Amino acid sequence: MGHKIVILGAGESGIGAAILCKKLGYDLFVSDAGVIGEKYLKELAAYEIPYEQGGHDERLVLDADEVVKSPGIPHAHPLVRRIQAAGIPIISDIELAFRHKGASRIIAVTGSNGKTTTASLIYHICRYAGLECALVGNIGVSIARQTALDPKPLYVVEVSSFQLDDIKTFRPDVAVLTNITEDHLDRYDHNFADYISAKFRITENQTKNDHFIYCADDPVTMQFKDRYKIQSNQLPFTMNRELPKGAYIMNDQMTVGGNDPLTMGVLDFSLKGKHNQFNTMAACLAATVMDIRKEKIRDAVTKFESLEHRMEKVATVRGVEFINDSKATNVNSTWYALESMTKPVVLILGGVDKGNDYALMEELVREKVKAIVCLGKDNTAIRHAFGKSTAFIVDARTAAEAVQAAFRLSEKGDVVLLSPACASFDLFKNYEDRGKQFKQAVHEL
Ligand code: UMA
Ligand code: ADP
Repeated sequence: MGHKIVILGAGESGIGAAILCKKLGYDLFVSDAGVIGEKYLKELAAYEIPYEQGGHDERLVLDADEVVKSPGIPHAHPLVRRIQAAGIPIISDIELAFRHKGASRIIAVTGSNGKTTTASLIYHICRYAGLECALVGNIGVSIARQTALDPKPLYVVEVSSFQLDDIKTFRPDVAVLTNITEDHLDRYDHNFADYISAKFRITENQTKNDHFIYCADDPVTMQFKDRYKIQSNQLPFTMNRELPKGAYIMNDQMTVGGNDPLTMGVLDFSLKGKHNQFNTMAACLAATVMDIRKEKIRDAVTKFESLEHRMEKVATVRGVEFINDSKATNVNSTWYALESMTKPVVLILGGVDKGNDYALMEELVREKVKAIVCLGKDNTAIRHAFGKSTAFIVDARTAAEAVQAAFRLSEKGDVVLLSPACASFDLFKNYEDRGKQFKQAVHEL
């Protein structure tokens, strides 16, 4: 083909992109600055893909006609700057996959919080209705890998802002923007407006035949939406008013779609909490765009099982309920977790703070939290924020210590909630590790 592609990064997205490029017959080279994982090395060998690891050979990289950059590599990286300066186009794996997906449709989900839940629920409803589809993207399986190895007529794609940064033609048939709050600002020169623009790029190439689903109650989305020339059909969802099209929840009743709408009581949603009511509205809207029958949607929404590490019920021990919300790595998600609590809470909080403004949670903590267990190396900010409003604040250094302390501080009828509002890297490998250790400690009580 004569089209030279260099793929930067040999993780999930890089290897997925490499397999697709190989199948397309491109002249291909994979370059990784670190140590490539065993699994990915095997795939490189199996597909006879040339690669390097332990450093990027600049000469080879700058010889490319196009570079596929892994989302974890920042634009501020000196090599990325040089590629840009040399005028070599840089794309992300979702752009590459989009170009080669054929007639398949795409439902893409982005947002600061709720991406995985909403994408998973959409996928669940689609499958329940008998549609052949795959759940891919930021959730863990590269969309390029899926299109290369097991193409489907429909992809439900969780999309991060990092992936949207390097699209050119990527055009989802249905775009979902759950909400926008401050996150990942280190990648956007601490410029919130740039992060917001990255999120809205999900609509950039949409046409009037496509759909854009968004939260009309999200102040940032609403403040910025009209700055972008969105061509697609806009389908808002809200809890504040009735809408002629889109979805709304009023008096615990959800209504989706204008003519002959789908209606359903929120008590029948399998996912609990206000944030999940937003996610459920978004997912139902996407499902109606796919022309899935109302009865099927309703049934599927009732039967969806909650995801691991997201408001996951672990066990009830001597009347104390334990909930694992380890995926809550920012204040906004912990806010929603607390908001959904109906019993007194012992809150396990802490870890690596990405510049949290705890004042946003103060009222809810005062109202619902009887004790805080800090699970982090440096708990100063939490102690400072809640020292006055909470009767008990204790420190823990392991999940087991935290669970035992929380159990001691609780009584029958309480909830112990792990919803840390922080990343986990100080004491754990990742949020999954934190959640798993938490669950194990609960089972050992
Ligand atoms: N690397 C280089 N050069 C560098 C830096 C890194 O070669 O300068 C190499 C590393 O050595 C490593 C590879 O790049 O081998 C890793 O690339 P990556 O960090 O982009 O990770 P992938 O394994 O390709 O996974 C990516 C997403 N990761 C990130 O965006 C950080 C995964 O989302 C996604 O599931 C996957 O693509 C498939 O689409 C993870 C994530 O943390 C879950 N996402 C962030 C989030 O949700 O907050 C955005
Ligand atoms: P993401 O994939 O965007 O990180 P998840 O669905 O994995 O989102 O949820 C991450 C955390 O955010 C969980 O702790 C969850 O309770 C919370 N959350 C989920 N949906 C929302 C929402 N719509 N608004 C705010 N927080 C949410």
